[in-house]
Amino acid sequence: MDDLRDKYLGRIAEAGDEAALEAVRLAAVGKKGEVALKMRELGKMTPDERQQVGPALNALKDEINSAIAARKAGLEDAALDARLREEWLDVTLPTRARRQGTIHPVSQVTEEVTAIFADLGFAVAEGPQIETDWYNFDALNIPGHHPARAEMDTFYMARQDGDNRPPHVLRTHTSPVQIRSMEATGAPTRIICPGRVYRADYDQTHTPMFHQVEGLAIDRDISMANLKWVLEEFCRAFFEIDGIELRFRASHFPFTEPSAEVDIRCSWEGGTLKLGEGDDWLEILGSGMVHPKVLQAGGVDPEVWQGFAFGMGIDRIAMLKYGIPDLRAFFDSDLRWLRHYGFAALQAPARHAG
Ligand code: 2NL
Repeated sequence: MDDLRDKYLGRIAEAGDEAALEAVRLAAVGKKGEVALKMRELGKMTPDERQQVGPALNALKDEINSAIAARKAGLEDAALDARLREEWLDVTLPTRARRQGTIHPVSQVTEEVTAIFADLGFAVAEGPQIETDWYNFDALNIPGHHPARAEMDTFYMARQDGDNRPPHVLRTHTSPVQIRSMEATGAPTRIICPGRVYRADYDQTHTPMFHQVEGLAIDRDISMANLKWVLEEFCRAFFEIDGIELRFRASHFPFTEPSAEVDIRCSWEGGTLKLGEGDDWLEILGSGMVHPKVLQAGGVDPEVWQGFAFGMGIDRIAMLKYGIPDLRAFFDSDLRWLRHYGFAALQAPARHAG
């Protein structure tokens, strides 16, 4: 009995971790452990012997169990001490300089444009970037042979084998949103549609994805005069120039008739662009009276309603307003560029008094 006690108390003291301790426990007081084996021998003993040995074996079992519990607590304390020595933090170290993200010029300008047109009574409408060719082309009076529909300008979605329906396209302008809006709410209406558009084009001044905002106003007795006033109000507020001067130049779009491209007076003195003065003109947007066929496609009766519409590139007017030279840098995600041209979060869009 004493040998057994010495052997197991010694092994318990030597156990270096919980797994070793558990192995000692099984060997000593487990179901098939040495103490259990000794207990089985009790049956063969005389009642007198049993009276002596039984309680002694139970006492030994209790002694070993408490030694194991004590050793276990000791191992846990040591593990915690080791962790506390490892995992420390010097709270007196200086903090890292705060890196604050910036608002991308496209987001900033979209906010500015939205705020100005909101003051003029226009709501914002959004729609899908993957469109049917009906919403992107047919509804806008763009016929099948029109160059805008040519394979090289439009991204066509892949079709499943055997699907002979016309393929979906990545929208090439936000006009489909206006068709959907006409269908949904009819006339009268005043909306702008900002968003991403896609064309298969990549060079100094074109990226395959860019941003456009289009506007649509439909009512009884809407005319080119209303279009002119709204666009002048917008340009004055957006570019923050009182003496802004616009030139409406006759043009052609399939979805408007008549159509006009709008130029803004500017100068290029010393290689820097100045808006609102000088003898040059810079094209900033396209516009016109909505073609009767387009009203019809949107479920609006052209005998009762007229409308004007316009479209401009958000990236382009952002470059003009904030003097950003390279379009392609807009989509490079270069952190130095973003810190330089980005805007502080929560910085209110610049607004023009009046
Ligand atoms: C441009 C020219 C334009 C429109 C877009 C439009 C939309 C509907 C009906 C009629 Cl639903 N027109 N949009 C009209 C004229 C010009 O965009 O140069 N954009 C960058």
